[in-house]
Amino acid sequence: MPANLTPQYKAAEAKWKAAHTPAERRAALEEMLATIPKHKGTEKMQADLKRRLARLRQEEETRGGKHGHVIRVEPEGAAQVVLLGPPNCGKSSLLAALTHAEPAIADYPFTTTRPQPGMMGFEDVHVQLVDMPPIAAAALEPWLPNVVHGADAALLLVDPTSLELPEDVEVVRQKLVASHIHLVGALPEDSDPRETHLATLMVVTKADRAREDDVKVLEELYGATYPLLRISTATHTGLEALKVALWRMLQLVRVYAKPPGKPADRHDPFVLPVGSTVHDLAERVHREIGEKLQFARVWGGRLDGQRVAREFELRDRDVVELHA
Ligand SMILES: Nc1nc2c(ncn2[C@@H]2O[C@H](COP(=O)(O)OP(=O)(O)OP(=O)(O)O)[C@@H](O)[C@H]2O)c(=O)[nH]1
Ligand SMILES: [Mg+2]
Repeated sequence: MPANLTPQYKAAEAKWKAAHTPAERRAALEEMLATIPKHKGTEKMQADLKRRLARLRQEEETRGGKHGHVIRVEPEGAAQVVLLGPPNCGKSSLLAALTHAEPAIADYPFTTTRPQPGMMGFEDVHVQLVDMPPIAAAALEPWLPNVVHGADAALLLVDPTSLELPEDVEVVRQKLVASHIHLVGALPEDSDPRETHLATLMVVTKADRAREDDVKVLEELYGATYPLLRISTATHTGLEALKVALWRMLQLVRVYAKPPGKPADRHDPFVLPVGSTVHDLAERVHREIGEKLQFARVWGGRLDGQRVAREFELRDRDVVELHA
């Protein structure tokens, strides 16, 4: 009996052949299984697809689990920010306070064993926060540096009530340096491309029960290196200020694209690095618009719809009408 394969199935098969990653292969296989005509002539093929899919899923599980070297966190939203720190310092509590995620929180160390993402709303954008297992002298998950390398910025959490201060913080910093990751207050102008520098805020947790003297010690030790913020997830102190400081640190601008003659979509900004131009925005909207862009009109700051050139540098909250 002929299989009579449909164009949809053939397209899915082409995707499978072109797939580079296990995730792409899996998505293509799932699509093949969904689109294959279900009749006697394709029974063998269906069974074969199911077997291949099961094998891929199993592979993904073991790689993510036992050996753990290829754990990845798909970035989402305007930026990805990792939560780092010694055991029990309050990382998961902060994730729970700022996002809808529901991580395990407990008053003993090493509660978190896997990266857990959550989306933090800030005004009209979302920033992805990724809770991490703790870093300690005897503990650094082998996959952790890899996830940190991929992040846009970091929060270094410090518990001022910890009896191991400041050694526990130093261990975190040093272990990361050994993995070529430098947590810095401000990014260097130029640096060795083999090293990752991450813009970092130091977050001093548990403000509701911290002794003033212990916080002072932290300020003396780290105040010149990092912007320091004090928070409490128990009383919600400092959380709004933390969001604002984090957004500033990310060095991003939100711009609202507007088709000529129509109002701007004020809900869904494009997010671009500080320094991006009108041309960069056009490229982001569509490659063709980038190529054909003649000029733009900008509303924001002192501008009220004036014409600007392609090289005009965008500022946070500009409204831009692109003329291609
Ligand atoms: N009083 C007070 N306790 C807090 C605060 N934040 C966290 N805690 C407590 O500190 C303990 C550890 O919190 P977690 O959020 O699990 O800490 P963690 O850094 O994720 O811990 P690990 O995953 O083990 O590294 C829990 O008992 C929390 O309830 C805070 O702001 N105030
Ligand atoms: Mg935790």
